[in-house]
Amino acid sequence: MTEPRLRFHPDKSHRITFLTGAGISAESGIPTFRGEKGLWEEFDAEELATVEGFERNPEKVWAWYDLRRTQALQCKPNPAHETIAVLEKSGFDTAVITQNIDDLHRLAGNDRLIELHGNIWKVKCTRFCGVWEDRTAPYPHLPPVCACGSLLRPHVVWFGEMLDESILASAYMRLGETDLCVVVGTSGTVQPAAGMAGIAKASGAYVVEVNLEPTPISDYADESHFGKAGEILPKLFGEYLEQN
Ligand code: BJW
Repeated sequence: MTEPRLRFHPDKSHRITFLTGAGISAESGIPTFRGEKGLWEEFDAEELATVEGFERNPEKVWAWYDLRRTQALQCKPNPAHETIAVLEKSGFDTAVITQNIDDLHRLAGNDRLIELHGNIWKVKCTRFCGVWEDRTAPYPHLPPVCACGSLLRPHVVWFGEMLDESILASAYMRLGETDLCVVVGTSGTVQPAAGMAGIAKASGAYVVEVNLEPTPISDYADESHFGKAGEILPKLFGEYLEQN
């Protein structure tokens, strides 16, 4: 089998944008949503990832997020996250637009990060007192309650909810000016994220996909590399990384 190689040769004048999904964290031990052993095989998205499900049974939704917070505490960035972080540290103009809430890009060291679907460590008041970070897991009593007396909820985006407007605006601005768009580990099924590689392509970016298998993005990607992100990304970008 031939080694994966990039046909686009980035230099430091290029803007590189990584669009990442659950597959980039699979090798860190975080389950994906779809496919074999995906979360939606075992858990009901209607019950656990919608406002209506939360309103019906906040204890159940919180128990699921608490379990995932506890699991996430054990997980570390893998070579795919690390490659992207070292590229940023090496002086490349990179940005990461992620659908993941697991915080692993930040832990790897990426500063230029756009989190489309929120962050598992952030909670917000259901009456909009505010959003804050909370790295404790699990909560002693579920569901946790805000100082104002209302329920707290995870600061994540559920089905049927709008994404934060300013976050979306930053993502679209970056996509419109990017030269190289690398799409890693997303099934490309959930909007609006699923359309973002297409927006970059329409704005002139060269699109590279890394996934275990073909997705709708493969139809228009300039190159697709099929295999594990933790193995492929270090090979694609290894020659550009400066060792500190
Ligand atoms: C590897 C690998 C390895 C594995 N290496 N690769 C009809 C009714 C109602 C709504 C809609 C509708 N039609 C469309 C909508 C809108 C909806 C949507 O898109 N639904 C589709 C499913 C049809 N979108 C929304 O509701 C969004 N809001 C919105 O659009 O607002 C406007 C609107 C409102 C109402 C109606 C219409 C419009 C919000 C979406 C929020 C998504 N939230 C979740 C949960 C976040 C919180 C949490 O984590 O708990 O986000 S769902 C879940 O899916 C999560 C993910 O971020 C997201 C995407 O998943 P991702 O990352 O692609 O993962 P997978 O598992 O799908 O794929 C993994 C991939 O990795 C696979 O391809 C593997 O092959 C690969 N892989 N291991 C490389 N080692």
